[in-house]
Amino acid sequence: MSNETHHHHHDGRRVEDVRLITGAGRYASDWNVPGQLYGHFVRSDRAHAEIVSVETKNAAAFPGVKHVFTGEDAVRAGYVRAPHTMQFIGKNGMKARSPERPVLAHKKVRFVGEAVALVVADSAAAAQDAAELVEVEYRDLRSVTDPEGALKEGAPQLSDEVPGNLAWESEIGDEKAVEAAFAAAAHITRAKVVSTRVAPNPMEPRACHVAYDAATESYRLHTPMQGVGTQRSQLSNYTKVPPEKLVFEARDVGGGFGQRSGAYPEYAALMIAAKTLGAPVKWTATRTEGLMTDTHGRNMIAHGQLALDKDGKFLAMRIDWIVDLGAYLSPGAQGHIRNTTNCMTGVYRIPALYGTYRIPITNTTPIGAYRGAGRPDIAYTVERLVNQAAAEIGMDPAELRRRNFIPPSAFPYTSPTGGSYEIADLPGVLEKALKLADWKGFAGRRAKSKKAGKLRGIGISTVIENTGLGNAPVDEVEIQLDASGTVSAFMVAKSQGQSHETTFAQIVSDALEIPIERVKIVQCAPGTKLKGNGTGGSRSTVGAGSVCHLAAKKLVEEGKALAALELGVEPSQVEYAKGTFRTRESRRTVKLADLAKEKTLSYMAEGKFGSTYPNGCHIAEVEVDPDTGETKVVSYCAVDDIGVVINHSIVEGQLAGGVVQGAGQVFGEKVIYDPETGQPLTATFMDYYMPRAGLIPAIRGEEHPTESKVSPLGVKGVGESGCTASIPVLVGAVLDAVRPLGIKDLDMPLTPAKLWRAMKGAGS
Ligand code: MCN
Repeated sequence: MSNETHHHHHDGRRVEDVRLITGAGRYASDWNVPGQLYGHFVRSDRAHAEIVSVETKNAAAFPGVKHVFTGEDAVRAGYVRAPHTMQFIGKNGMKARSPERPVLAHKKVRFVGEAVALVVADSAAAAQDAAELVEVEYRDLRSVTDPEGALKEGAPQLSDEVPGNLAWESEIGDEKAVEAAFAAAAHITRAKVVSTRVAPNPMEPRACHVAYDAATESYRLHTPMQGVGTQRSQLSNYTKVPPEKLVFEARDVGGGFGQRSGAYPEYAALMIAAKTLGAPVKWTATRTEGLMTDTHGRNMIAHGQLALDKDGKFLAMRIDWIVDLGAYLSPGAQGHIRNTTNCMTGVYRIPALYGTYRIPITNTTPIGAYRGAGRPDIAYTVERLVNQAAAEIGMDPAELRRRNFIPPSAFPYTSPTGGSYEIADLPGVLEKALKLADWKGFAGRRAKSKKAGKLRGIGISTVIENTGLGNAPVDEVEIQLDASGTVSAFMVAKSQGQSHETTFAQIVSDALEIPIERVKIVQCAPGTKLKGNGTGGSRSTVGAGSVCHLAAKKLVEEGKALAALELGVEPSQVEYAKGTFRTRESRRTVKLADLAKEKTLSYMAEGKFGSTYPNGCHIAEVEVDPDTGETKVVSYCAVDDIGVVINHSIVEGQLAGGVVQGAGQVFGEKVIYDPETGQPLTATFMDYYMPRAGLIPAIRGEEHPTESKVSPLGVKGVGESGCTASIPVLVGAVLDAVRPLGIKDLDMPLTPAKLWRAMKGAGS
C-alpha cells in the first residue's frame, strides 16, 4: 500500500483536536449526577505495619459523612484476591505467589499510600476533612523497598505466602552453552544496568464514579481506561460481579501509558460504597495520590555479560534479572517477563543465551506496565552492553553492530528466546541513520565543543521490539452505515491520546474511498459486548485498526449484494468506488447511503494478528558542562521502521512523545523511597522530575518501512518505539561524553548533581 493511498482523502490533521483543545473533552471527573456522594481514601502512612485497629467513630460523626468503610467491609464483600496475570510457570514448576490484597487494607499495610479506609460524604471537602479523624493504630514492622535487599538473607519477611519475598523465579536459555562460549571468549563485557522506577503521571488524574442500580444489580463506572476488556474482566475477577453487570463509561482519556490497562482496588471499594449507600459515589485522585498509588513502571535490575570473539563477533550473552513488582503482583505483571524475554537478544545474532529472573515483593507501590513494559528495559540492557563492549575493545560502535546484526536474509528470524521477528532491514536503517546524523563528522564537532569548554558525546541505539500481540481471542469491529451515509466503526480499543479517531477513520475512509468527515470511530461504547484488545503494547493499529479495514471491505462486499438487487444484476457485476455502486449493465447507480434508507446496516468483522517488530536506529549528541554537570541534548536523529505509516504527523508525534518520555527517565525521573522508613520522597512535582519542552531539540526523523504481512495494512506498532530507543541512546551519549575522564558506569537518572560529582571524583 503506498503512502499516496493514505493521503488521498485526508491532510493528516487530527479529527479530535477541536474538541480537545477547546475544553470540550469529557474526562472521568467531568461526570456528575444529582445526589452523588464523594469518596476520600485514608491511606497508609507506613511502608509495612500491622493494623491493630481502625477507629471510624469520630469521622462517621463528622457533618455530611454518610459512612466510613474499612478493610472489614472489603473482606466481608469477599473482595480480597487481586487479579494478576502472572500465569507463566517458573523454575521447577513454580507458580507466582502474591499476598492477598483486600480492596481496603486488612490486618496489614504493605506500602505507603495503600488505601485503608474510604470516607463517603455529601461533599468532597467533608470527606477529606473527616478522613483526618479516622484513627488507625499500627504496629510498625521492618520494611524493605529495595528489590535486591528484599532477596537478601535477613531481609524482613513480607508475607507468609511469599517465602524469602520471592514471588517468582525462572530461567531461560542454555546455561551450559553460555558457559562454554564464555570460556572461549576473547573479551567479556560486564555491566549492571538499572532501569529505574518511574511514575507514569498521565495528565488526567485517576478518578472513578460508580453508580449501582439495584433493579438490575449492575454497576456503572466512569474511569480513565485503555480499553474495556481487561478493566471489566479484572474487576469482575476481584469482585465476582459478573462482567455483564459492570458497565464502563469512558469518553476522553487523558493519557494512560500502560498504567490504565488494569483495574484498581479503589474502584471495587467505591462499588461497595455505592451499593451500600444506594447513591452514586465519585472519587478523584490528587496528584500526590497518583504519584503514590497509581502503578509505577520499570524497576528492573540486570546483571549482564556479553562474550565476544577476537573479531568482535558476539558469542553469548547472560542476563540475570531482578524484576521488582512492588507490594502486590499487579495486573500487568506478566508483560515485564514476556517483553524482556521476547527480544532478549535485540537486533543481534547471539548464538548462546542464558537468563534468570527473580521477582521479589517489596514495600512499594505495585509496578505495572509503563510505555514499553519491559521493551525499553531489555533494549537498554543489551545496548549498554554493546556500547560498552565497543568502547572496551576500541571498535566503532556502528561497526560492531554491522558485524553482529541479524542480516536481512535471515528474516523471518526466530530468536533464541522464541521471538519470531517478521521482517526488518537493520543495516539499511543503520546506514540511513549514520548519514542523517553525520556520524563521520562527530570528531570535528567534539573538538569544537571542547574549545567551548564542553564535553561532547555521541550515542547510538539499534533496537527492535515486539508489538501487536494481545490477550483477547480476537479483535472485533462492528461497522454501521446509516441513512445519512455516515459510517461508524465500533471497537473496544481506547485512545488515551493516540489519535485513533483520526487514524482509524482514515483507514475506513481509505477502504471506502469516502471523505473522512463521514466516518465516526466509537470506542468502548457503554455496555459493549464486542471482544478485543485494549490499547496497550502498541497493538491497536495492527489489531483494531486492521479490523477497521476488514470491516470496511466487508461493508463493500455486502453492499454489492444489496446494490445488485436494486440494479437487477448479479453481485459479481457490481463495482464499487468512492461511495457509489455501479454496473456495466445499466446507467443507474446506488449510493452507499441509499442502502441504509430503510434501516441502519450493521456488519461484524474480526481478526487475530501476531506480533509485529518495529525497529529503529537513534543517534543523539549531548554536551555536558563540566562545571555544572548539566547535559544539553544538541542533536537527536531517529530512523524508524514501523511498516506502512497510516498518518505521518501522528506517527511523528508518537515517536517524539516516546523519545521525551524516555529522556525524562534518563535525566531525572525516579521514584525514591527512604531506605530506612520506606517513605516515598518523590510524591509531589516539587520532588518528582518532569521532562519539559526544550529537553530534546527538534528530532530529525526518517522512515524506513519494510511492509509487515501480519496484518492487511502492512503496519507495525509505533506507540512505544520512541522510548525504547531513546533511553539507551541518551545514556550512551552521556557516557561517551564523560568516558575520556575515565568514568565508565553511571546510571539513570543522569542529573547534573550526579554527573558533577562523578566528574569531580574523576579529578577533572
Ligand atoms: N500509527 C500509524 N501508522 C503506523 C502505526 C501507528 O499511523 N504504522 C498511528 C496509529 O494509528 C495510532 C498511533 O499511531 O493513531 C499509535 O498506534 P499504535 O502503535 O498501534 O499504538 P496504540 O494505538 O496501541 O497505542 C498504545 C501505545 C502505548 S502502548 C503507550 S504506553 C502509549 C502510546 O501508545 N501511551 C500513550 N502513545 C501514547 N500517546 C498518548 N498521547 N498518550 C498515551 O497514554
